[in-house]
Amino acid sequence: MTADQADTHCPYCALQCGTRLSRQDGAVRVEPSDFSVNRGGLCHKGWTAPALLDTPDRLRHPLLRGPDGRHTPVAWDTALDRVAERLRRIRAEHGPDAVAVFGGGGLTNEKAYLLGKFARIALGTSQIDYNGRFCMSSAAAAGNAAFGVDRGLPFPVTDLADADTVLLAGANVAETMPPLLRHLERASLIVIDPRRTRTAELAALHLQPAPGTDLALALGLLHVAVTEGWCDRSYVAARTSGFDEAWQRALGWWPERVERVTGVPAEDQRAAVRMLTEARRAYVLTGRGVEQHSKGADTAAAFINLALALGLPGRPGSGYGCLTGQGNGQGGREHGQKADQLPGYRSITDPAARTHVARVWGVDPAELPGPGRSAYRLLDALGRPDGPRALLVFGSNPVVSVPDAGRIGERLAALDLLVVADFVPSETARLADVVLPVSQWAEEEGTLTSLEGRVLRRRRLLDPPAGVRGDLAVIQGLATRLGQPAARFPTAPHEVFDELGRASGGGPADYSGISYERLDAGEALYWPCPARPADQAAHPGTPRLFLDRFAHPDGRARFAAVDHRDVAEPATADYPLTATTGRVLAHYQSGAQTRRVAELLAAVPEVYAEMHPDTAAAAGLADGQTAVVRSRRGRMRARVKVVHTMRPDTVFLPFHFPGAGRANLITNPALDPRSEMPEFKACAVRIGPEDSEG
Ligand SMILES: Nc1nc2c(c(=O)[nH]1)N[C@H]1C(S)=C(S)[C@@H](COP(=O)(O)OP(=O)(O)OC[C@H]3O[C@@H](n4cnc5c(=O)[nH]c(N)nc54)[C@H](O)[C@@H]3O)O[C@H]1N2
Ligand SMILES: Nc1nc2c(c(=O)[nH]1)N[C@H]1C(S)=C(S)[C@@H](COP(=O)(O)OP(=O)(O)OC[C@H]3O[C@@H](n4cnc5c(=O)[nH]c(N)nc54)[C@H](O)[C@@H]3O)O[C@H]1N2
Ligand code: SF4
Ligand SMILES: [Mo]
Repeated sequence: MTADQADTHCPYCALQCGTRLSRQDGAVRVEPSDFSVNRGGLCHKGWTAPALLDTPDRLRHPLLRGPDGRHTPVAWDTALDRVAERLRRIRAEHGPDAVAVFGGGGLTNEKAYLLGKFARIALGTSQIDYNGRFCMSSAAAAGNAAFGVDRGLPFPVTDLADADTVLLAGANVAETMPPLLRHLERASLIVIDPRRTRTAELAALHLQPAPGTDLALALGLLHVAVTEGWCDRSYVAARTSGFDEAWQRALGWWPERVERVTGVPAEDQRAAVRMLTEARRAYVLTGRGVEQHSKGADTAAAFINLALALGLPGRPGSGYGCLTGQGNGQGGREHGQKADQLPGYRSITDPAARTHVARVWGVDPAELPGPGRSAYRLLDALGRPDGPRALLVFGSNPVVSVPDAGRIGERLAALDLLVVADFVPSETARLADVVLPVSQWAEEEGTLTSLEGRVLRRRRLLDPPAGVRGDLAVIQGLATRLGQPAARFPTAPHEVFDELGRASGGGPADYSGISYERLDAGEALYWPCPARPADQAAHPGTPRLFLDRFAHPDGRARFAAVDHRDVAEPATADYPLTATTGRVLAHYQSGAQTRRVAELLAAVPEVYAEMHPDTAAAAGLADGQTAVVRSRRGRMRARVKVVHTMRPDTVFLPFHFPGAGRANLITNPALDPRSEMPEFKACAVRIGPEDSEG
């Protein structure tokens, strides 16, 4: 069944701008809907999203790789039978952990939930993780430790509109979430970014540290707050613990020392803290720039320490938040596709959580596997003697997006079986033994949880093309072939959601009081939203967390005793520059989707390397020329873009491009010990013209 019109949300980022889709003369039209978050705005990607629905190379049939290495179309039964038979054989020979699953933060809650359940009970494997490990994991680790729960923004996005000062640490929202700027018009912005980004240009104060030095900077800001007497002592006493230990570490980071390490003038550090202190309403927000480091969790914690010292979290009109990235980056990390988690943001090692979820699933808790490997470790183990021999990918394009992509490409090639479910032939799908074509956003129903923790409905306008199935149906088709009852893997999204609600009930991310009916009636529901007995009014959801207490048993937030350390790979004589990576407005992630939208490809057709004119000149490079960027792991090619505001020690590469233009051919997979986040944002490189030596 299809409709003439559907109120839904953009298929891309976590802002989840509200859109109204309609059909006009056979074409799908998109316009912003009346939705609080985007207030009539969309970015270039949102406006052009319908083009993806009928992209010329859309996958329309399952594909099987033949002995000649080529993909040929086959019937669904043939494809699913083949996958199930190979999985059974691999499992029989090597055990259940020889089969691995890799998910994505773009999957709906229903898909993420069913994928986790499928891995744990149909495959019986512990080996499941997802691309959110590369995205949110550092801030999640820090948020859980500080507040006892991890919800990216513990307040509605619209609260930002009343702020006097907002500190954006490593977030380029003017390119990554443009409509968010509508809520930042009133605020004075402080932006921390090694580049003078479009966001930095809007700022009252731009701090431009060397990549990977934010932890020192955050400690310095705390130092200023305390020594200038701007610390909110009564808040710290009443609502937090651990200040003394955290302060012991910050004590040694006086502004002049921080200036030497970061390059941020001491005066600017003081000005930043003064702006936050003098504001009546202030927010500290972090993005991937400070989080995607081998010390990303400690860095996020250091910014939380600053916010706590200033008394912001849980104060109405103020707070700390992390800007979640993918469409369902928030919900995707709550419902069980993460190696260490069960639905409801429960821990897979917690006996009570295992008992609860096993009961909902109708299995013995002892059957549930334990925690598996985190994303990079999982991908790096593929095809090795003790690692998985088969991998199923739903909603990610690791060939482009994982660090040290050359190495991971070899691991993917070493597998006995690679299965990819996607709607376009992504770089990863092209390597697959079996490709399963799935439906897209405007062709399906479901829910996503946006960066503010609000559960939103994705609604269907169109039927998927003939030959294409939904992810839920694909999961069911595999589960039944592996001997599971079909009823255990429902394909109707609302049925899956109701089960997800029960599985999450009583957990930190409790969805049990949320239903499609309530969402469709227009209620704005933020988790936690527990179910209540029928004779009581329904729970209204929780737009604002922490107003009375934090989620730790004693109700207090915890300072973290963290100290600065250097990047995993500092610049040397051989590799004298630091490369950092990130995003541009026109492209999304691995680019699998946006490189297929003609308008977006025209806006930014190829990869480039931003560098200071002196940096280019010293390497014998001119604007527009092709540079080779080399690190200890590999090399990539990019067109030189001379940018006068760049730090001379830094090169910036967008990571949205394939082949020899992949920024991830050079990135460093050094992992954060707490979150297992790789160091996407800093590695040592040298640059030169195309024909230069090795
Ligand atoms: N256009 C577009 N929008 C997107 C996405 C996309 O791919 N394209 N992806 C979505 C997703 S999944 C995510 S996670 C978000 C990410 O959103 P952001 O976090 O805003 O994105 P990035 O560009 O990765 O990083 C932000 C900034 O960090 C800076 N940076 C690099 N190294 C450092 C450092 O060491 N310290 C500091 N302080 N800053 C540093 C970069 O220069 C960059 O400007 O965007 C979401 N929105
Ligand atoms: N160098 C560097 N690398 C990075 C980053 C960085 O800043 N620098 N950022 C990291 C971050 S934050 C992220 S989030 C990752 C993202 O990197 P990826 O995980 O590669 O993300 P996408 O490009 O969104 O890949 C999603 C794929 O799934 C498909 N897809 C979309 N929706 C669905 C669905 O519902 N079902 C199925 N089956 N498929 C679907 C899309 O067509 C696409 O091929 O990249 C990380 N990699
Ligand atoms: S900001 Fe994000 S959700 Fe909004 S239109 Fe752009 S990509 Fe879509
Ligand atoms: Mo992300």
